[in-house]
Amino acid sequence: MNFFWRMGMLLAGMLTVVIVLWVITGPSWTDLSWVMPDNTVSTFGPTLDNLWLIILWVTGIIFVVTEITLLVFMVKYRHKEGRKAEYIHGSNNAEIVWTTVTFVIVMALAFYSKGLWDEIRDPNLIPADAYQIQMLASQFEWNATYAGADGLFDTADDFISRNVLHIPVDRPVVVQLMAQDVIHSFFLPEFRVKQDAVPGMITPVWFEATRIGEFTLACAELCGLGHYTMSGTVIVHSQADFQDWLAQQQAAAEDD
Ligand SMILES: [Cu+2]
Repeated sequence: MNFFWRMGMLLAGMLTVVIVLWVITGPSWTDLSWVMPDNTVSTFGPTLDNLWLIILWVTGIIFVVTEITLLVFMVKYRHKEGRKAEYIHGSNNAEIVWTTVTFVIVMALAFYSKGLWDEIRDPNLIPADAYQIQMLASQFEWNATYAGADGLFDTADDFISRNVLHIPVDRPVVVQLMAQDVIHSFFLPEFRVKQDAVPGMITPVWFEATRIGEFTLACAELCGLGHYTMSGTVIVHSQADFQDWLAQQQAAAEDD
């Protein structure tokens, strides 16, 4: 047995061990919660996860097939005494096939995801009854402004919650994202929400929480030396608790 076959068998053996261990001990083949936490708490989270998994499977299968082909060809066309390299033009048929297949896959994914993209990102489709919050990102904190009792921003009863975003459950929320200094990225991993906050722009981002609890708020853009400290919490309240919290903060703001 020559070197290539020994290497090939070694690789195949290692791969077999990995697969056997994975199947016995690890998650099942369809459960990918080890790559993406299976704890989404927004209304569009599960649909988005599903789309992500479909894309992962499509690209994953293509990746494996491509790598296996590469390895097979490396072995098959390796150096052999007396065999000379041959210069070929290539294959028009192969070019046409892989261009067409790629085009069809990409277009299918685009049309499949169009509705979801619109639902999440189209400013015209933001639910009209959504609760409004202004979020100013700055080095290195998140300042959420609430409108206060009058429901209007830029009035005396506005109040700020720093690094803690309070929202009600089962009600759409629109966060009007702004940045004071550099580009930050508003990232709520459990909600599957990530949106850049750009200086000079107001970017609306909406979502609806489906579960009460405390979740992560992070900055997903390397925004300076203190970037790693730019994290906070999202607290999802029941609707009644949220009203209580608002009333408390308003009372405190009026005392100031
Ligand atoms: Cu930041």
